[in-house]
Amino acid sequence: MLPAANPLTNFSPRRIGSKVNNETEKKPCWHGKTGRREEDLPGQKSPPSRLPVFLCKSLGSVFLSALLFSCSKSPSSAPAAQANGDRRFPLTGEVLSIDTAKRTARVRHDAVGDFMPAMTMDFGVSTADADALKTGERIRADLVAPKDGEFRLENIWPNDQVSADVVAAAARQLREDTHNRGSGAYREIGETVPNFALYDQDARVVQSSRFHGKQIMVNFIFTRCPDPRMCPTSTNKMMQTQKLAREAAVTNLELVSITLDPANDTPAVLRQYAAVRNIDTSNFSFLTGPESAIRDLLAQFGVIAEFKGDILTHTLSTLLIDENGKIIYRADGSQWDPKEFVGRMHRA
Ligand SMILES: [Cu+2]
Repeated sequence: MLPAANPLTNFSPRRIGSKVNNETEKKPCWHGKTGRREEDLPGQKSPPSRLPVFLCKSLGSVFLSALLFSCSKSPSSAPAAQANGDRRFPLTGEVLSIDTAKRTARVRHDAVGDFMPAMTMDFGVSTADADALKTGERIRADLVAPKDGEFRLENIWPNDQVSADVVAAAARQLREDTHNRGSGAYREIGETVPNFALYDQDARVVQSSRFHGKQIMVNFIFTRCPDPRMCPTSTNKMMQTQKLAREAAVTNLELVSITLDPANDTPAVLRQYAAVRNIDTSNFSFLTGPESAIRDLLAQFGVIAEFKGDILTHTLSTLLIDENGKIIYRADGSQWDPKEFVGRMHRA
């Protein structure tokens, strides 16, 4: 039986000192790896171990070197922050107001362990968070208390109870499903996609049931990907596909990019990623959520994202799913053609 792991317990595993700010795009792909990663996956073949099967099925090993990509740059200065004496505490509370110019948020927060009683105070936040936070919103975050300097909030997630319950329940179901499928977790063309519930770039819960009756194009990216040939190219092609599909009178298309890096890619970070690219999010969502749910989706969609130390290596896959939730086409690697996908879409 599956241990009753709470998927939310490893939901905010950012490395101490890592930051979300305007410069995230330029940063190397430093990933705050969580030590819980392996223990969250009892009995599951993790995506990396699926590599041989996946490649035989879909690719052929000749493409391996072209497909796998390592962020080979050295880690950022993230760990130094810990040495600087920054302390970090989990915080929950309600946003009372936001000052976008000053990049602060006034939060009525619950008691923070022994560190601070419940009170209302202002915290520094990233530009992305200042733009995304909403008055009245319940949040959870990391309270970062530097030795000297302002307290700030990082890694901010929505914390509305109803939404959190939906996301957690779906993550548990996905965990169980992936576990039960074992080495057959990978879903082939012709199979239906699993159910999921994640947060979109506006911190709204998106359940897979929302897509029933829609054609969906899905890929996986992460916002800190430093290689322009990889995630940034993928995103550009998704945008091209969105435009071409519209021109071709495909009326029921939804595009979905799921993060490979939920430890960094909060809803606000994804929102900023879409905003700086002027992405029309009316039918293009960027999704994130509990790390276990992301990993299970990666396993089921046959995408590899492996952390070797602090280096993220990942593959690229783009899938087309029909109105009945069936995978009808997939392209592996970065060489796919938006026209090819649009050609396979059903017209109104
Ligand atoms: Cu990438």
